[in-house]
Amino acid sequence: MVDDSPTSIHEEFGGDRLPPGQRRTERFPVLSKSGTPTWDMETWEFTVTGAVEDERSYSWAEFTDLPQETQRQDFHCVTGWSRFDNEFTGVTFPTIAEQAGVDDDAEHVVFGSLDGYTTNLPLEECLRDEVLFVVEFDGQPLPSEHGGPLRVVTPHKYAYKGAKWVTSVEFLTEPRRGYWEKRGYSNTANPWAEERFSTL
Ligand SMILES: Nc1nc2c(c(=O)[nH]1)N[C@H]1C(S)=C(S)[C@@H](COP(=O)(O)O)O[C@H]1N2
Ligand SMILES: [Mo]
Repeated sequence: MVDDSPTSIHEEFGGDRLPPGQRRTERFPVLSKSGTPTWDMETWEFTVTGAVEDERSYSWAEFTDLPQETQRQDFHCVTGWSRFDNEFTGVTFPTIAEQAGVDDDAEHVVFGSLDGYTTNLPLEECLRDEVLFVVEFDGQPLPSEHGGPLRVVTPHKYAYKGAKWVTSVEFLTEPRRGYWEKRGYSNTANPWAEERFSTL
Protein backbone atom coordinates (compact mmCIF):
# COMPACT_ATOMS: atom_id res chain seq x y z
CA MET A 1 0.00 0.00 0.00
CA VAL A 2 1.30 3.42 -0.93
CA ASP A 3 0.76 6.24 1.52
CA ASP A 4 -0.04 9.22 -0.71
CA SER A 5 -0.11 11.83 2.01
CA PRO A 6 3.49 12.53 3.12
CA THR A 7 3.85 15.38 0.65
CA SER A 8 2.18 17.47 3.38
CA ILE A 9 5.52 17.73 5.22
CA HIS A 10 5.99 21.22 3.77
CA GLU A 11 2.84 22.32 5.60
CA GLU A 12 4.41 21.29 8.90
CA PHE A 13 7.34 23.57 8.01
CA GLY A 14 5.07 26.41 6.88
CA GLY A 15 6.20 26.50 3.26
CA ASP A 16 5.29 25.65 -0.30
CA ARG A 17 5.76 22.14 -1.63
CA LEU A 18 8.77 23.44 -3.62
CA PRO A 19 11.09 24.97 -0.98
CA PRO A 20 12.57 28.44 -1.65
CA GLY A 21 15.45 28.56 -4.11
CA GLN A 22 14.74 25.05 -5.47
CA ARG A 23 13.73 24.08 -9.01
CA ARG A 24 11.85 20.96 -9.86
CA THR A 25 13.43 18.22 -11.96
CA GLU A 26 12.01 15.03 -13.42
CA ARG A 27 15.49 13.53 -13.61
CA PHE A 28 17.12 11.85 -10.66
CA PRO A 29 20.69 13.19 -10.54
CA VAL A 30 23.37 11.20 -8.72
CA LEU A 31 25.46 12.99 -6.10
CA SER A 32 28.22 10.96 -4.49
CA LYS A 33 31.35 12.32 -2.86
CA SER A 34 33.57 9.54 -4.23
CA GLY A 35 31.61 7.28 -6.57
CA THR A 36 29.73 4.08 -5.87
CA PRO A 37 31.52 1.74 -3.45
CA THR A 38 31.60 -2.04 -3.81
CA TRP A 39 30.43 -4.64 -1.30
CA ASP A 40 29.54 -8.31 -1.01
CA MET A 41 25.96 -9.19 0.00
CA GLU A 42 27.27 -12.30 1.78
CA THR A 43 29.23 -10.22 4.27
CA TRP A 44 27.12 -7.03 4.14
CA GLU A 45 26.13 -6.08 7.66
CA PHE A 46 24.03 -3.30 9.20
CA THR A 47 24.91 -2.36 12.78
CA VAL A 48 23.11 -0.38 15.48
CA THR A 49 25.42 0.75 18.28
CA GLY A 50 25.94 3.29 21.07
CA ALA A 51 23.35 4.46 23.57
CA VAL A 52 20.96 1.51 23.18
CA GLU A 53 19.96 -1.47 25.34
CA ASP A 54 20.81 -4.01 22.63
CA GLU A 55 23.58 -3.27 20.17
CA ARG A 56 22.67 -5.33 17.13
CA SER A 57 23.77 -6.31 13.69
CA TYR A 58 21.64 -7.49 10.78
CA SER A 59 22.55 -9.53 7.74
CA TRP A 60 20.74 -8.57 4.53
CA ALA A 61 18.25 -11.41 5.07
CA GLU A 62 17.61 -10.28 8.64
CA PHE A 63 17.23 -6.63 7.68
CA THR A 64 14.78 -7.34 4.86
CA ASP A 65 12.69 -9.47 7.25
CA LEU A 66 11.79 -6.33 9.20
CA PRO A 67 8.37 -4.77 8.50
CA GLN A 68 8.46 -2.50 5.45
CA GLU A 69 6.23 0.21 4.10
CA THR A 70 5.96 2.16 0.87
CA GLN A 71 5.78 5.95 0.90
CA ARG A 72 5.61 8.70 -1.72
CA GLN A 73 8.15 11.37 -0.84
CA ASP A 74 9.72 14.54 -2.22
CA PHE A 75 13.53 14.85 -2.33
CA HIS A 76 15.36 18.18 -2.00
CA CYS A 77 19.06 18.46 -2.83
CA VAL A 78 20.99 21.35 -1.29
CA THR A 79 22.48 22.14 -4.73
CA GLY A 80 19.02 23.34 -5.80
CA TRP A 81 16.98 20.56 -7.39
CA SER A 82 13.90 18.84 -6.03
CA ARG A 83 12.29 15.63 -7.26
CA PHE A 84 8.65 15.03 -6.33
CA ASP A 85 6.71 11.81 -5.78
CA ASN A 86 9.46 9.27 -5.32
CA GLU A 87 8.09 5.90 -4.30
CA PHE A 88 10.35 4.49 -1.62
CA THR A 89 9.91 1.16 0.20
CA GLY A 90 11.79 0.34 3.36
CA VAL A 91 12.01 0.10 7.13
CA THR A 92 11.19 3.16 9.22
CA PHE A 93 13.72 4.67 11.61
CA PRO A 94 11.33 4.20 14.58
CA THR A 95 11.24 0.45 13.81
CA ILE A 96 15.04 0.25 14.06
CA ALA A 97 15.09 2.40 17.20
CA GLU A 98 12.45 0.26 18.87
CA GLN A 99 14.34 -2.95 18.09
CA ALA A 100 17.49 -1.63 19.74
CA GLY A 101 15.78 0.03 22.71
CA VAL A 102 17.15 3.56 22.71
CA ASP A 103 18.59 4.79 26.03
CA ASP A 104 16.85 7.69 27.78
CA ASP A 105 19.98 9.85 27.51
CA ALA A 106 20.41 9.32 23.74
CA GLU A 107 19.99 12.64 21.93
CA HIS A 108 21.77 12.30 18.65
CA VAL A 109 22.33 9.95 15.72
CA VAL A 110 25.21 9.45 13.27
CA PHE A 111 24.72 7.34 10.13
CA GLY A 112 27.74 5.67 8.51
CA SER A 113 28.21 4.35 4.97
CA LEU A 114 30.37 2.06 2.86
CA ASP A 115 32.06 5.02 1.13
CA GLY A 116 33.15 6.55 4.45
CA TYR A 117 30.33 9.13 4.37
CA THR A 118 28.69 10.13 7.63
CA THR A 119 25.78 12.42 8.46
CA ASN A 120 24.12 13.41 11.71
CA LEU A 121 20.71 14.40 13.04
CA PRO A 122 19.16 14.97 16.46
CA LEU A 123 17.33 11.83 17.61
CA GLU A 124 13.93 13.55 17.65
CA GLU A 125 14.36 14.48 13.96
CA CYS A 126 15.00 10.80 13.16
CA LEU A 127 12.03 9.43 15.10
CA ARG A 128 9.65 10.08 12.21
CA ASP A 129 8.13 7.41 9.99
CA GLU A 130 9.30 9.19 6.83
CA VAL A 131 12.94 8.72 7.87
CA LEU A 132 13.13 5.51 5.93
CA PHE A 133 15.84 2.90 5.35
CA VAL A 134 15.06 2.38 1.67
CA VAL A 135 15.46 -0.95 -0.13
CA GLU A 136 13.23 -0.27 -3.19
CA PHE A 137 12.63 2.69 -5.50
CA ASP A 138 9.53 2.55 -7.75
CA GLY A 139 9.01 -1.08 -6.76
CA GLN A 140 12.49 -2.19 -7.88
CA PRO A 141 15.65 -2.80 -5.84
CA LEU A 142 17.25 0.59 -5.12
CA PRO A 143 19.87 1.24 -7.85
CA SER A 144 23.41 1.16 -6.49
CA GLU A 145 24.23 4.70 -7.71
CA HIS A 146 21.33 5.95 -5.58
CA GLY A 147 22.62 4.13 -2.52
CA GLY A 148 21.41 0.57 -2.95
CA PRO A 149 21.24 -1.89 -1.37
CA LEU A 150 20.20 0.37 1.52
CA ARG A 151 19.99 4.15 1.97
CA VAL A 152 18.28 6.64 4.24
CA VAL A 153 15.86 9.33 3.00
CA THR A 154 14.99 12.48 4.95
CA PRO A 155 12.19 14.38 3.14
CA HIS A 156 12.06 16.99 5.94
CA LYS A 157 15.75 17.85 5.34
CA TYR A 158 18.11 18.45 2.43
CA ALA A 159 19.05 15.10 0.97
CA TYR A 160 22.64 15.03 2.29
CA LYS A 161 21.07 14.03 5.62
CA GLY A 162 20.16 10.72 3.97
CA ALA A 163 23.15 8.38 3.86
CA LYS A 164 23.47 6.18 0.77
CA TRP A 165 25.00 2.68 1.22
CA VAL A 166 24.19 3.00 4.92
CA THR A 167 25.61 0.25 7.12
CA SER A 168 25.65 1.79 10.59
CA VAL A 169 23.55 3.83 12.96
CA GLU A 170 25.15 5.09 16.13
CA PHE A 171 23.09 6.60 18.97
CA LEU A 172 24.95 9.29 20.91
CA THR A 173 24.44 11.33 24.07
CA GLU A 174 26.29 14.32 22.51
CA PRO A 175 26.07 15.80 19.00
CA ARG A 176 28.75 14.94 16.45
CA ARG A 177 29.01 16.34 12.89
CA GLY A 178 29.11 14.27 9.75
CA TYR A 179 31.00 14.60 6.47
CA TRP A 180 29.29 17.68 4.95
CA GLU A 181 28.38 19.15 8.33
CA LYS A 182 32.13 19.38 9.08
CA ARG A 183 32.72 21.00 5.69
CA GLY A 184 30.47 24.04 5.93
CA TYR A 185 27.03 22.65 5.13
CA SER A 186 24.20 23.33 7.55
CA ASN A 187 23.91 21.10 10.58
CA THR A 188 20.13 21.61 10.62
CA ALA A 189 19.40 21.55 6.83
CA ASN A 190 15.75 22.68 6.85
CA PRO A 191 14.84 23.28 3.16
CA TRP A 192 11.93 25.63 3.97
CA ALA A 193 14.29 27.90 5.95
CA GLU A 194 16.97 27.53 3.24
CA GLU A 195 19.48 26.27 5.78
CA ARG A 196 22.11 25.35 3.18
CA PHE A 197 25.33 26.48 4.81
CA SER A 198 26.58 26.46 8.36
CA THR A 199 26.45 29.81 10.10
CA LEU A 200 28.85 28.70 12.85
N1 LIG B 1 27.13 7.53 1.49
C1 LIG B 1 26.80 8.68 0.87
N2 LIG B 1 25.58 9.17 1.06
C2 LIG B 1 25.22 10.32 0.47
C3 LIG B 1 26.13 11.06 -0.32
C4 LIG B 1 27.43 10.50 -0.50
O1 LIG B 1 28.30 11.06 -1.18
N3 LIG B 1 27.73 9.32 0.12
N4 LIG B 1 25.75 12.24 -0.90
C5 LIG B 1 24.61 12.93 -0.28
C6 LIG B 1 24.11 14.03 -1.08
S1 LIG B 1 25.00 15.47 -1.05
C7 LIG B 1 22.91 13.96 -1.71
S2 LIG B 1 22.22 15.29 -2.52
C8 LIG B 1 22.19 12.67 -1.84
C9 LIG B 1 22.10 12.31 -3.31
O2 LIG B 1 21.35 11.16 -3.54
P1 LIG B 1 21.21 10.64 -5.02
O3 LIG B 1 22.59 10.43 -5.56
O4 LIG B 1 20.40 9.39 -4.94
O5 LIG B 1 20.51 11.73 -5.80
O6 LIG B 1 22.82 11.60 -1.15
C10 LIG B 1 23.47 11.97 0.05
N5 LIG B 1 23.96 10.78 0.68
MO1 LIG C 1 23.57 17.13 -1.99
